[in-house]
Amino acid sequence: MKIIKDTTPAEDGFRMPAEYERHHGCIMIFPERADSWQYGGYAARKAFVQIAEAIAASESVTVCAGAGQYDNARALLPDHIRVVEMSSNDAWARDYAPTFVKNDQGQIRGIDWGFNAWGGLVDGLYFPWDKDNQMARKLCDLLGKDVYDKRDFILEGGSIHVDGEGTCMVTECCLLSKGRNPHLSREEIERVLRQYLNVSKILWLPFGIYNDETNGHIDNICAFTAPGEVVLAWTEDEGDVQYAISRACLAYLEGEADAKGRKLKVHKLPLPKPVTITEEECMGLDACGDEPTRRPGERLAASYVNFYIANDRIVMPGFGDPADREAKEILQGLFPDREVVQIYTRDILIGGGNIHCITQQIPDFY
Ligand code: KQY
Repeated sequence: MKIIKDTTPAEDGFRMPAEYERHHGCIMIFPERADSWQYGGYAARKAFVQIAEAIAASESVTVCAGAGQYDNARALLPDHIRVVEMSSNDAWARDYAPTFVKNDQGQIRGIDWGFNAWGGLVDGLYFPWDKDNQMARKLCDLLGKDVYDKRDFILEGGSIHVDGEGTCMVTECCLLSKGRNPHLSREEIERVLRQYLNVSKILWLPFGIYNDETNGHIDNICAFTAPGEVVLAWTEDEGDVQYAISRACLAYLEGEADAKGRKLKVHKLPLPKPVTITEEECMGLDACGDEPTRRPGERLAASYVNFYIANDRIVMPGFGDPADREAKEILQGLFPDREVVQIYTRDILIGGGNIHCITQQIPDFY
């Protein structure tokens, strides 16, 4: 594996494909830490297994597990899912597995962004994060793919979405947050995204989902479903703080065009009713340092937008909410050639994310 320091993907003719383009497979990481996953992660691991199986019905899945969970992962996951022992600090493959880029010859390379647990010592969510930060490089080595070294730029995979045709979507609240790249201006951040993702237009939504502890990742509020089309997390409840947030994002999207000059078609994806954590669930979480990780009644960042697009399937969250069915029908209508599979993911939501956050696609390659 070569570590590329002197050129960028755009210079070398590589671009980030959209998630709805063909995949080679998917990477996941087995959950373990007891301050993220309640009651030692037993329930979360069951949900991860269900998700891995749902994706593996459509494309190959590799699950990384730390030494302490390797035997358990191998026992819980079916034979056709590859399990490799690899240490990490937690289980957010979207955020620190490599972002893959591809050229016209069908070759792929990874990008190794800097990772600092969503804000480092400013407002990061745990310390240390050194093992997470090594994952992109280790995974490129495992796959035999060269990797771009961009560790001097802090970025999580969940904070970008691309349409594969020159457009990238991000949120201002996340990419301009003080804990990531405070020394860079918005224009300088745009320049890095253009060079590394090989895009020509950046859409800056103002906000993410209310109380999303990632500083509002794009992948929880808005996602491309096709070139020129997005789903936006939506509520009609004027009493919900999310109401103004979703409207501000809609107003922004309606006033913008993508890299090809197309007006965006925005599909509203209903949100579940606010989901809050119970006292019993909080009691099942270890403290992080001296701090409790969550307080009873805290609102969790539940959103159906946090789905994964596999080759022949959409794997989406369910919350046991009346809106589960409507959200599933909307996604089925938008992805008529893929089977939509819904999985109850409260135990992942308690950890701070959902299906998209725990998966990373590897584009098809030659
Ligand atoms: O991408 C994400 N949603 C990760 C959130 C991390 C939460 C750590 N408890």
